[in-house]
Amino acid sequence: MLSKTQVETYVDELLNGKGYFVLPQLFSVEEIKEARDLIHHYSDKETNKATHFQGKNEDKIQLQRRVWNLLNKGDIFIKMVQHPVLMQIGGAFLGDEFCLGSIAANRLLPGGPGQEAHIDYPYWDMYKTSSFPVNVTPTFPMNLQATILLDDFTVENGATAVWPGTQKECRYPTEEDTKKFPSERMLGKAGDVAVFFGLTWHAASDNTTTDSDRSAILIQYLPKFIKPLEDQKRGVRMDIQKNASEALQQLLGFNFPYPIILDQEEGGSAEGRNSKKQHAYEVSENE
Ligand SMILES: O=C(O)CCC(=O)C(=O)O
Ligand SMILES: [Fe+2]
Repeated sequence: MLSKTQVETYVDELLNGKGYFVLPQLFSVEEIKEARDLIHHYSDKETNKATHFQGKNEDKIQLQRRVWNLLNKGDIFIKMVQHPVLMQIGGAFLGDEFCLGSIAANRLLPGGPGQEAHIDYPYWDMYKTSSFPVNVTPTFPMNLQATILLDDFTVENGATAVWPGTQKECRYPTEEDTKKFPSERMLGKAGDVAVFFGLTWHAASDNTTTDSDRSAILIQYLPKFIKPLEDQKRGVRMDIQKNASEALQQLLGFNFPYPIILDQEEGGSAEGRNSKKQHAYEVSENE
């Protein structure tokens, strides 16, 4: 666990500093092996899944593979998503009822293509500036990313490129910006976790090796009131929802049941300082 001062220092780095940092060795060799084997298993057979920021790489797209909805694909991912250190940083950065937007993997095979420089959900289509609220600013964050390295990340095998400090711009990088992209990368060893504010311009870079397979787990955390990218309620298996720990219940949105049909709810005051009743999150059949 981190001390209060450590958490504050990390939060400051995300908001006002480089926008990212790397936490060394949050996961053991065994945990990483278990996760990596599963990601290879799924991405060997599911080669054509939805992906992003790859508009210019249609010819090589099969060398970049995604595995989505990981909570259903191994208990190790349920453990990873609620790692106490990530929960601490997430709670301080996004509010302590923050939720899980997505947990997926990105695998770059040898020769796999990097991405266009971008920012992450819910900012990820900010090139449509008119679709965002007037005066949108980075003063409070609406995203936190945690990239769990399943392989060592090197310059050669496609470590995530990053432009430090750009979270303060609160805009999607232009093509001109992209040409000036500096060469900083989120480097690290398997088991490390790169934590960043998704407003910081970044991109998976090209895997220029012929033999180094590069995979990572991409976790997206959001404040409780942002609609998650992956539909947790419908997508996560019933037994996982029913047996969820308190932390997982929070991540799945149990503490924030909206939208609901208020017309069908029992009478009484459910929000407000002295309200006793609470709207319940419904775990409803989804299989
Ligand atoms: O895999 C990576 O290095 C980064 C992926 C990423 O930024 C994304 O998919 O949004
Ligand atoms: Fe991204």
